[in-house]
Amino acid sequence: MTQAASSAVEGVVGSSRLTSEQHDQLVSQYSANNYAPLPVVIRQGKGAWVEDVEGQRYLDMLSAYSALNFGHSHPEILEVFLEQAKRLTLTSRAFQNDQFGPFCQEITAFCAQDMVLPMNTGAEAVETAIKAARKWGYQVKGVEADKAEIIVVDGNFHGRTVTIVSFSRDEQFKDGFGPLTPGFKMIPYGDAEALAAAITPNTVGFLVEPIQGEGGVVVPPDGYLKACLDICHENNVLFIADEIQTGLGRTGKVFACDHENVKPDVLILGKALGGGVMPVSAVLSSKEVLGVFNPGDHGSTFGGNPLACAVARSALHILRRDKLAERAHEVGQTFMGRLRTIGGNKIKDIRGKGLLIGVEFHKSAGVAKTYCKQLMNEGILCKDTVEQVMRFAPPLVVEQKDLDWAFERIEKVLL
Ligand code: PXG
Repeated sequence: MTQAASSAVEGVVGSSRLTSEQHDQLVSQYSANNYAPLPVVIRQGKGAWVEDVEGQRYLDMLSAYSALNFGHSHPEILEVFLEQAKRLTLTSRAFQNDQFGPFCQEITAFCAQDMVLPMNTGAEAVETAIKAARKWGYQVKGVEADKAEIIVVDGNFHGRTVTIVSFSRDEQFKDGFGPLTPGFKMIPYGDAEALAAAITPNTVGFLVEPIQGEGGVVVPPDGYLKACLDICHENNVLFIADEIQTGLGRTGKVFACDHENVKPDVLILGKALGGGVMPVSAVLSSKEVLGVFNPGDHGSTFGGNPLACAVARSALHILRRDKLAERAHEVGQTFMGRLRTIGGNKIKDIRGKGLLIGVEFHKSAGVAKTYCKQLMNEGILCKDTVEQVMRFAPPLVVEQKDLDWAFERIEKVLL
């Protein structure tokens, strides 16, 4: 590299000389105000730990909402990423690339599904699943044109596109963004009988998170997923699992549906599939369902790009080889058990599976965000979901000694 080029690189990724306050000022002035982050400006990360621009270290107990299941800068994923980046990053799907075929083969085998359709973000994959279910409904099930219905559940979170917010219960998600997309029917979460009652001859799919993440780490009753799968199959309705947040080891199984031995008809993945370095999402299903797409029906410039495929292949390989789901189960069980020993009168409920853990506070204890700020001051980063619920979801590679360290601080703040 020439000296000019290397100093240009240094100018972008070199050590920042701005303070947290200065960064905050830039963001306030130039960024749309669509987030309310905790006041910490992170400049580097390794494993489960990050460091801010002042050099203060924190344990990351959010993991970018489960996108960082492998931790920050996983050495092998990073090596694959850098090596592939040097060879080829993007072709578009106008041409084939030498990562795409192997990616399709490996991810379909991993998920025990026939076919995959790759996208980038979670919301795009959810949109893809909705399109697939509708077209399957018209072409295979024989639903009358434009009459397809998809059943969703109360408290869902599937992303932020206009169609997806159209079936959210949260009024803020919809307010000001109409006209909204029709064709969705909402039922309570955790109630399989409500599903049976809601199905009509026009129902093509049932879209559900096996554990609701943004809804407040809500675990449905045992047997719910299996009962819903059976109801779907009795009625020729697709069971569509959004495992964007719960999938790839987070809940102590490779997929949260595995807790009930449920194989969804349509599986949606995102977040951790990108190994913490790329946005990579995917929809997996049978030939009967994904076979409805013809050239031109659907696509994405970046979907299936060679860099994303290489990273995802490496992420899946590491998840299996290092038994990260089993690890999440073991470490998560111990950690949740310890959280349950915290006395005092602030905590109303502790729930979750594996390393997806929600702590719900009594109304009298105030909102969860207050405690997130206090934990930040103790060197622990986490975030509230709904007002009264805080989530602990560290990378699956987190060390036991780090969780022990965190527990001492959490107990102090939450007692
Ligand atoms: N499904 C589930 C279950 C999710 O948790 C999405 C879909 C959408 O994924 P994308 O990649 O489009 O964000 C999610 C995302 C946020 C935010 O910043 C998103 C999520 C969790 C917390 C915050 O909008 N989950």
